[in-house]
Amino acid sequence: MRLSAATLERLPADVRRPAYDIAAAKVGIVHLGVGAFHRVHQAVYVDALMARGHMDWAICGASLRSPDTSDALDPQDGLYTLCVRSGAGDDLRVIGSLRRLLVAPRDPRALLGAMVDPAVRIVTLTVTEKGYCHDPASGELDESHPDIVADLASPGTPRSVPGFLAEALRLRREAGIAPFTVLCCDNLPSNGVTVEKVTRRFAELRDPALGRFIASEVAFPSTMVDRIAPSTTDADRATVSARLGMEDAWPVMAEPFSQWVIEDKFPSGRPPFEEAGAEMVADVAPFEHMKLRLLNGSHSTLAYLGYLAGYETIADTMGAAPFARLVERLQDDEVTSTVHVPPGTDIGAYKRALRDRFSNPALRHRTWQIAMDGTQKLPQRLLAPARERLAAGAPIDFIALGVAGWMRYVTGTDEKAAPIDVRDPLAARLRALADEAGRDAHRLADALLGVREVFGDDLPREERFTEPVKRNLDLLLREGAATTVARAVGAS
Ligand code: CS2
Repeated sequence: MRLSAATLERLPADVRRPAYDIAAAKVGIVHLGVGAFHRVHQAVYVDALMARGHMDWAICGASLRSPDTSDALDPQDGLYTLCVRSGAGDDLRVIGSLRRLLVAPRDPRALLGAMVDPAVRIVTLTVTEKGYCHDPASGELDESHPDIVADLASPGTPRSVPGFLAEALRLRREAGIAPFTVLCCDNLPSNGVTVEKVTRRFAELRDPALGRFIASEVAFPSTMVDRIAPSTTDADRATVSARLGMEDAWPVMAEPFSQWVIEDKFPSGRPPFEEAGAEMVADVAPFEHMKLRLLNGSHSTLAYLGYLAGYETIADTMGAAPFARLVERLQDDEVTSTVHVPPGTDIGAYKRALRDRFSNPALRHRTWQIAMDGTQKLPQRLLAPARERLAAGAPIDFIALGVAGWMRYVTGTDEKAAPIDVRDPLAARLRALADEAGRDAHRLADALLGVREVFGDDLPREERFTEPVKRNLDLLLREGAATTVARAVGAS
């Protein structure tokens, strides 16, 4: 038996199910990038809205790459289980807000058709950092990106995010349909502004008038999105299916915590997101800095150093006292000074909650998963706060240790000489640089600091940055991550 509209009634009593008639839902949002993060976060807020009677905002979810999610959820009528994990056990809830699934590469015109539907007033995105085809250091469109080159050559059948947004907005304009609002839900700095920049630039390259139209008529609110979602394993599938008494081909795993802060700028209308617990604000920046720098910056630091020290998960890494102490020192001594605390937030409580979230043993969030795509993540997570500290004349030893951890990790060989499966759009280039530099900390650091897309032109020339990075990298190479971290926090 498989989870579907027809089998919903047979779920056990302790599994919550959609409190509304899914057949009565109407699509009002198209979402690009229908992966785990979307399904534990936005889709859950929309599910809650639908339970409150707001039935016009159901989601049409599209994958821009792999058909896997669609293939798993189509036979389930878009239904899937959210499994919330904590020390109290697993809490299961079936989510019904995903009413239609599309696979862009299979049929790009079908996705454009959905985006042009006048009933659709918002297009949301979670396509990971690398999905925006931008230069991570500057935030500008990477005009030499192969997908951008392809989309400029055949704009009617796009494959990139800027390509889809620009073409759909052009089609709406041509048909006299008001534009949709674009809501980026990825961990990018000023995410609305960044997506606006790449979309507008792409449109300009196609047709300056389209660029002007997007600049003046389309809203790109920024958001801060937060919920930790480890990728689903086969064991998770089996556990959830056993509890359901029927198969769910792709449940999603999450922590109990969830936060969504949204800039309230929706000229074409929006659902009452606040009824589902989202915070609507005028300025997202303080929330975004707090989250990207304290949560994600610590996450990346723990991921590289924890992986190197042999820890499989973030909770395992936090279980080692020097690593837990490192997170505290990184946050308290360095990063907090670069965060403008949002009004009404108790920053001490926020940081304590973060450390508890990282320590959630039920979650099994793999260090390897977070280590992915470092070139896309480091600039906003660690390098932006480093620049601000340096400008204020303040030290950055703990941030430098995180950056050195990344450098050690992308050599592609761990501390036991076993290969590391480094996933990154620049993985091949990083590996070649590391191989050529060898295991000399100065040469290796200089080679990687030359990756301008990550470090820009300024940091490689800033000795107060390069010196602590090289010093930490040297220790990591000679003594390993566990010893280096213990020394850094004064525990050895
Ligand atoms: C993580 C994030 O994988 C990563 O890089 O740092 O996905 C993190 O779990 C989320 O941003 C939490 O909201």
